Amino acid sequence: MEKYLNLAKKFRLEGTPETVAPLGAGLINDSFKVTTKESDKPDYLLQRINHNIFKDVELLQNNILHVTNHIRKKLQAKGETDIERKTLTIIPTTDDKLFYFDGESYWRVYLFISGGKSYDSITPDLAYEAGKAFGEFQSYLADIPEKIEETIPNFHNMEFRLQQFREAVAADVAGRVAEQPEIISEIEKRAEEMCKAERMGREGTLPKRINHCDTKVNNVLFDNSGRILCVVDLDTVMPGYVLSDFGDFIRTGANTGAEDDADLNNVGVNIDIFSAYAKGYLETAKFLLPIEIENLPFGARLLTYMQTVRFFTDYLNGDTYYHSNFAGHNLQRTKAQLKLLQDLEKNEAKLNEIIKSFNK
Ligand code: GN1
Ligand code: MG
Repeated sequence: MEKYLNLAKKFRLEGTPETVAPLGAGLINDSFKVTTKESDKPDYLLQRINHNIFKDVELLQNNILHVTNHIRKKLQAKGETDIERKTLTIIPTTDDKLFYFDGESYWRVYLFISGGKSYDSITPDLAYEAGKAFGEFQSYLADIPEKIEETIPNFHNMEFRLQQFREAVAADVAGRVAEQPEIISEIEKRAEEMCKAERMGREGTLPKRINHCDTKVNNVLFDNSGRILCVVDLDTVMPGYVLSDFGDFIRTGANTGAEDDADLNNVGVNIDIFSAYAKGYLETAKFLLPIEIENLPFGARLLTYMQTVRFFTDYLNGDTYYHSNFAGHNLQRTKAQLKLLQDLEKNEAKLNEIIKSFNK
């Protein structure tokens, strides 16, 4: 704890940091809540940035600064109050940097958002609110003047993810390929279709916009009355197809089971959540082109497929990317994602109908 308190003191904090406790369920960064002694001073979120994944921390932090400053301006223009809880606030170091390097790890601090709750499983009412929040988030960023760079190159590029998967199969470093012929064939048989967004991008029919690129259900904070407080986890805000942001929420928020459910019978698409989220999203994302709206159900399949490929690739590589809680965790995650994908496919006609019904 002493170590973390000393790290916190490298930043421009108000008040005296007193305790530090681990926080959250992220698969990439490590987060800690720093509580200050004085009750009238804010608390803080201290994070170790996963530098293996975010190679350019300077670029990462600059992106987040631009994004949060831009959103703050939009909130002010709308006459919002309580802005410190509605967007993240980066706390600089005592020498005015956006992160601190201790010789080994990179650290950053945000204001802690008090009273925010995140959920791994939600109701249709919360999904509707989340849909509106992510639609608004994309609308706010539509006119950001600064250039927002890719913090992870090719992050949601399906062609690139398939290439990594095929390289992992060829290298077979962990000797796991021979045991999994079905999963490999399930991935390969959808590969062509799943690269549709990249093809449309090249043809110029599908635009890139500034996306969140990690719209997991637990990346929105709700207040006690079920209203959206804040969209968090801004590490991957970057240009992409809106299908990604829509799809990743459905993948996580509209799954009747867990992302890594051991019992595949639990896993499937919750149509009410899909519908509520789509309704909220379409109400606020007024900039969407017909081709983007039409492809939203494809986005749900795409991101579920992409996550299947990414978890499985990590499994084949010997579990080096995602935090794993037990041996075989990435394989279990892969199977659960594949099951969800199959259920999304079964319900394709229904999901298309729902989107059409909101788009009259
Ligand atoms: C990671 O950090 P977290 O848990 O919000 C990952 C996402 C994956 C997700 C799978 C930078 O997100 O892309 O979809 O795990 N983030 C990164 O749960 O790779
Ligand atoms: Mg997260």
